[in-house]
Amino acid sequence: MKMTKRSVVSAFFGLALAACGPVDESGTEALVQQEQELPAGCTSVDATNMTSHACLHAANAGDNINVAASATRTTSAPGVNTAHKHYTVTLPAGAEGSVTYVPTAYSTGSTSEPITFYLAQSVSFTVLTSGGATVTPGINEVLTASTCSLVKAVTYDLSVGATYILAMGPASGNQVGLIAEYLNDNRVRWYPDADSDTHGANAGSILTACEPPANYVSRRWDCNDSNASINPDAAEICGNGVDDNCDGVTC
Ligand SMILES: [Ca+2]
Ligand SMILES: [Ca+2]
Ligand SMILES: [Ca+2]
Repeated sequence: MKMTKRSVVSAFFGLALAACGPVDESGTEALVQQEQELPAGCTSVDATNMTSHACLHAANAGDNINVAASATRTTSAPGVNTAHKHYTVTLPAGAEGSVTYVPTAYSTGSTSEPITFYLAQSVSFTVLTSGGATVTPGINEVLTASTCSLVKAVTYDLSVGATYILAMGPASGNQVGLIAEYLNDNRVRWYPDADSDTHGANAGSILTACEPPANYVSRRWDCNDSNASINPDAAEICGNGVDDNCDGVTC
């Protein structure tokens, strides 16, 4: 069987757990980070972690950069490339405006990056290649649960080093707040919780900036994920021969 990059990572991860018992997987981080594409099945960026991070930039005046958009869709439009910044983009009055964006590699050798553009107004937003072709977003979502000024998040897999044209507007007040965030800067590890005791199993975790699948939780160390009475918060019951609290010993 041909081993894909993902299966190699999974095999490595499983082997480490089998050989050593519960371990911190940080040693596999470098391997996992080679996975740059938008995760399969991702339909929403993670509101709790990724969008809240973007909200911090939106609310921090020190993160703001003002930029005047071009009136035409051109690769000579001003860039909005600095990470972790909120750009206040001023558009031509009553019309669309354009800026440019060039993705950089999050990890050495990556050729594409999943990137979310957050917008503070629900305006028309189009990403185009330098040749003028429209790029289809992987996810286009309205942020109903957002607690900040950001109302829209549009996610693309973009080629590292390529110049993209971001066309937006027209907008009320002729200004749009814009933040670009790399998904790979905002990933969180989630663990499967089959018995719903709110503790996940160590094996089978996923690292993503997307909303986790159902029945995944952010904490682990459930030593029996098919019995909700057994987890790190449970009281140890002496004499039952069971490690109730997952500390590796019975009493
Ligand atoms: Ca569990
Ligand atoms: Ca359990
Ligand atoms: Ca115990």
